[in-house]
Amino acid sequence: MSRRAPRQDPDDTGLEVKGRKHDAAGLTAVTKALLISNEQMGIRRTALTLVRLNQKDGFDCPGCAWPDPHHRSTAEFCENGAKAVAEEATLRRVTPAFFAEHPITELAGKSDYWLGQQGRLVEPMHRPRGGTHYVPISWDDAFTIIAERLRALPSPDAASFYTSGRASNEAAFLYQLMVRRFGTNNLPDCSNMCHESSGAALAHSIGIGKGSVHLEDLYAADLIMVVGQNPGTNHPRMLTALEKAKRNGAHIVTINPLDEAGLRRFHNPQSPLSLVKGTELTDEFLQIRLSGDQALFAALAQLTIEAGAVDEDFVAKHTSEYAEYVEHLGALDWDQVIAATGLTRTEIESLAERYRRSDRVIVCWAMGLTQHRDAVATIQEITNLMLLRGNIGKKGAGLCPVRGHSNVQGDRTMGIWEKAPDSFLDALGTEFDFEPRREHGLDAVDTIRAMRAGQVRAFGGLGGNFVSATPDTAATAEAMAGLDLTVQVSTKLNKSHALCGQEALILPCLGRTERDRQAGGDQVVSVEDSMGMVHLSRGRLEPAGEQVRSEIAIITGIAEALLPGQADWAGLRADYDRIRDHISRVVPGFEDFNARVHQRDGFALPHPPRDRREFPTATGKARFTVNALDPLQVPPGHLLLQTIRSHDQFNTTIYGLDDRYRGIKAGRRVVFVRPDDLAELGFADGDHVDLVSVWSDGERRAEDFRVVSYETARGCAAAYFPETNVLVPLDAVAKVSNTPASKSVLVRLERSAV
Ligand SMILES: Nc1nc2c(c(=O)[nH]1)N[C@H]1C(S)=C(S)[C@@H](COP(=O)(O)OP(=O)(O)OC[C@H]3O[C@@H](n4cnc5c(=O)[nH]c(N)nc54)[C@H](O)[C@@H]3O)O[C@H]1N2
Ligand SMILES: Nc1nc2c(c(=O)[nH]1)N[C@H]1C(S)=C(S)[C@@H](COP(=O)(O)OP(=O)(O)OC[C@H]3O[C@@H](n4cnc5c(=O)[nH]c(N)nc54)[C@H](O)[C@@H]3O)O[C@H]1N2
Ligand SMILES: [Mo]
Repeated sequence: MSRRAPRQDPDDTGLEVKGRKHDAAGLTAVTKALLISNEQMGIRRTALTLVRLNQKDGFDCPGCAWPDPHHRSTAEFCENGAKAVAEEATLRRVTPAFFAEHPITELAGKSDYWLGQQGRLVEPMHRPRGGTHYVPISWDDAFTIIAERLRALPSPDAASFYTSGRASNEAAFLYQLMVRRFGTNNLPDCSNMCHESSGAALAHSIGIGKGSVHLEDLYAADLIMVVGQNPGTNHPRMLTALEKAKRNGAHIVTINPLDEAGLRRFHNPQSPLSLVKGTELTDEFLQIRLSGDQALFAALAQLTIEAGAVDEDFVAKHTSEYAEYVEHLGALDWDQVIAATGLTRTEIESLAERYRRSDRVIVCWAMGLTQHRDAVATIQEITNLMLLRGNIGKKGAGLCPVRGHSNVQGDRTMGIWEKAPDSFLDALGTEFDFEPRREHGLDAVDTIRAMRAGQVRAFGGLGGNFVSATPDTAATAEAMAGLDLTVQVSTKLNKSHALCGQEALILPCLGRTERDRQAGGDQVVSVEDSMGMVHLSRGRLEPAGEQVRSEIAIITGIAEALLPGQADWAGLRADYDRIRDHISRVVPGFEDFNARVHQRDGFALPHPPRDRREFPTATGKARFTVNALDPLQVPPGHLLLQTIRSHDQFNTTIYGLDDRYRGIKAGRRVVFVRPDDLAELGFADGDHVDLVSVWSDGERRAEDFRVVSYETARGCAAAYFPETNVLVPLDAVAKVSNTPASKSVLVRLERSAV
């Protein structure tokens, strides 16, 4: 059987809670991936597609941004990469007949799981102003409508143009060019909700907002800390790298409120021995409280200084503001550290000792650090600790923020940034002979605020699912519904197409796996991984439908209608080498782009701290940063809730209803709470509760979650997003980065009314 009917919308009636697992990957992972692939695309297409995944001359995996090893094995196989591919390469189609059958209000009541299950979008669709249904429209008419409506806005700033991190470098570059030529810097992206805190922290401290390690560094490290990250689900190929690091003698410390399966025992599907026996990855697990990391890293730094283990040479030569920092740490309050982390002093002292006995240390992190109020301070505290012993700019050491979407880092490099620096805007203006606006534009949260205030009237989305991915779902959905126009370039149907503007367009685009034919022949695109490596991606599958166009063809189509003659839009569309030529003259590090990107492994972008211990900061050195410690206070009767991913989802795309490693089957409305916290709050495993979040502007409620008794840190809870985004207040954001604090939501449990 090649394809099955989409599954029904879940009502969680079949929900089962089983024993949790400590082992990850292995044969079950391979089997699961093949089952999902087969269900979506049949056996032949599954085989043809998966062999091209992450191979030279193949396509870049549309899953995560973890880099590919230089010598890729024939199957750089990962269960969740395979699911991401199956989701895109599915044989199911959303046709005009589907839209005729389902009014928009009905679609708005469906879950993202159901919507995504319907298959690929294949024709441009239009909701005429106030219309009840989407109806087919020609590409030319769609482009004309967009140009007319955008021109009629009171100002270009009345539009905001979102990007999700799957867009290629070439598409992202053209998109921001079009938006800036149109006259606004309103370029929010998924990064605003993701690693913005890392970028803000690192740009200040080391002068560049990107991580400072290559994959080879992991293999040479003697201590690796994995902090606030669940690679077994979200970056499964990272486990292969950790396994290799471990074999080379690395000690691995995991810091997380949850004891995540993959970081325990990993069965590498690439290695027969590992597959059977498994490798114990984590040597030490510190079960930290949510948002306790700033206190932990400050304490580790204080102990390092106290022990006289500072690399004085490095500090003198390469850093600034050391004296202020040492003075500040001298006043560290250990009672506060113990309360904030929930760890014992012995645990912290033993890690500090391990740190000072290690010569090459890497700290990896993801959303567990970036989505808290004090995220930027926390990441700067990690940087401080690393600077103390010169753990930046040498082999086997460095900072490793692990990026999410496969090209989210590249999109930022290409200028998808509401706060792009003047140097970038200067170069862009010179190349295309115009004067880009200099005022910063709106990020994701400020876009929602401006929509609610009536200042933003039109929304464009290059991929993504804005309504489900952003906080405060009810308020955001209402704001979107009030817009004059929403335009979304998408592969799959999602909530944002249903909770759309009064007039709306859905423009179906090619995915990574598909062949991209243009007037100048078959085209390839490029991406940048989490470690600053740029390489090509070439799709081979036949496009999902005759009408489906590449992102670049769609962007240039809009630009031809909106900004005729302001660039050679048709020429750029015909031959993407021409886009790369422009990029080579605008973006530093891309000199000779076309020649270098066609090399076997692509090329590495420059990173001055990593390459030469040069720190392009305001002081010209790596900066120690003083951050006050101000741990979140949780009133009695409340919990801190983090909103996380299950094993069967990619952000708002839900592949299935299981979270295998955490023992959840056939349901998503679960909340994980510790047994002793449950007892204290008067609840038990299996109870049904509403989650009520508490914020200065009032309460928000997510109804009917099943309580699952689960080991997490004291006072902490966890549940899946996007279902819990209704609980995240729009104003609960990280300082400086404005990233929603979706990993520390203050909640209480209330028994559900049955
Ligand atoms: N299969 C799959 N792959 C993905 C994605 C996906 O949804 N599915 N999403 C992609 C994207 S865009 C991203 S950004 C990444 C996300 O990758 P992750 O960051 O791994 O994803 P989350 O599920 O948000 O998990 C956060 C982890 O941090 C821990 N944590 C939460 N708060 C704290 C804290 O205060 N301190 C510490 N020390 N730990 C904490 C949680 O317990 C959890 O283990 O994955 C990418 N890859
Ligand atoms: N509460 C809570 N909220 C969160 C998070 C959290 O941890 N907790 N995580 C945040 C993070 S880290 C991120 S990155 C954001 C993610 O936010 P987004 O990037 O906006 O969301 P996705 O779910 O990745 O977007 C999925 C949609 O992208 C479209 N798509 C897929 N592939 C392509 C393609 O190749 N081209 C185009 N044009 N479209 C495509 C499909 O239509 C699909 O429905 O969510 C954030 N929201
Ligand atoms: Mo992300």
